Amino acid sequence: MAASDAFDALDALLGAAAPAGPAARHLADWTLALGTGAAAIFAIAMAALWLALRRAGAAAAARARSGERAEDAEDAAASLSAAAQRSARRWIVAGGLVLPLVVLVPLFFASVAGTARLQAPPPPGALQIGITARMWWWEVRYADPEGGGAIVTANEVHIPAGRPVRLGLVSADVIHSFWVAALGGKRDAVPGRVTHLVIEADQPGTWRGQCAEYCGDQHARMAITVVAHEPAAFERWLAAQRAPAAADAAPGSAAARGRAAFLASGCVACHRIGGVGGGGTPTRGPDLTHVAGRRTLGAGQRSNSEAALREWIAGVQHIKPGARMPSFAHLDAGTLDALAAYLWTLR
Ligand code: HEC
Ligand SMILES: [Cu+2]
Repeated sequence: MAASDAFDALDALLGAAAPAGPAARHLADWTLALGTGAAAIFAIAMAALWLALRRAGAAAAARARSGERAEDAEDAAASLSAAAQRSARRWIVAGGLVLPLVVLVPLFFASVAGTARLQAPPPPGALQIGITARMWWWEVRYADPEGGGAIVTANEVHIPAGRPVRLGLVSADVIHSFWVAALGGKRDAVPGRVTHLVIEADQPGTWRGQCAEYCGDQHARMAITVVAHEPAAFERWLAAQRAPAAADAAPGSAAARGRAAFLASGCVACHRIGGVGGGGTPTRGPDLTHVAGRRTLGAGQRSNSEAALREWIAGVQHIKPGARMPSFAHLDAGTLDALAAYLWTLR
């Protein structure tokens, strides 16, 4: 992992301390309250221990001075006055029973209520987004507001700011975990079962997240980005995503050659480009209909550019060893250039 990747990942985790929406704020408040409370209780317990040790030391010194010596701890306890024994019992009941009950019982109910609130289904009409975690990328699906089909993209979740968004998470292979710390909690994506998570951003912005459940070799390279837009800009983004690929390349241009190479090189076995090629909807690889509009490639591995697309196609196994796409290093330079030029037209 390059240093910048490590910093990006760290940045993503630190999002937990810089909440950017109500769900994340709720969690951050709790973290602070629990951390402070635990620190206070720890400090009190240590102070009590210190006092007890000091008193025991003083008592032993007094006994030594008066020439009397206790044979063992039991003798020492037996030699306590009745008043001292009552006091000891009070300390044990207060510190060992009453204090934990007073602290833990309210926490239990608060935690049950808070969890219920975080899990509650959002109001009817709330935006729902389906996310399928795969080794090692994320498929992101929106219901098409017109037509009832699905709008599919990858590794980037676009949401409207100021509105709770309910994610339905599932995995196509092993257990993954969706975590964008600045915007909400963490939820496992499990095969064969849909789990839910509500995220929300107060303001437009971009946040990075990370798969948070070890899922194989490239687990660390399974980043996710959330982009929050002003509501109108979000609607524009969604409308652009439902359009088929912008593919009217002039005959003979690099893009046209790239499109032919895309169809001829086996890419369509795993990738869909809306309006191009076989018509099926392969899901083994990310939907590429608007791939040039994404910020990154390979779940956060490269900033997106024409050069990065070329590098990816020729050397994916170098960038992300074990990824479920072969490197196409055997293609000649002209074909690679053309493929990248074509994909770069797919905004
Ligand atoms: C065997 C299936 C398979 C084939 C064949 C395949 N890919 Fe992929 N491709 C994938 C998978 C899986 C990923 C996601 C890898 C990851 O990020 O872990 C991917 C990712 C990509 C991405 C990055 C997309 C993104 O949003 O991050 C591009 C671009 C891409 N492939 C282009 C191509 C091209 C061009 C071809 C043909 C020359 C091709 N692929 C052939 C499976 C395939
Ligand atoms: Cu994962």
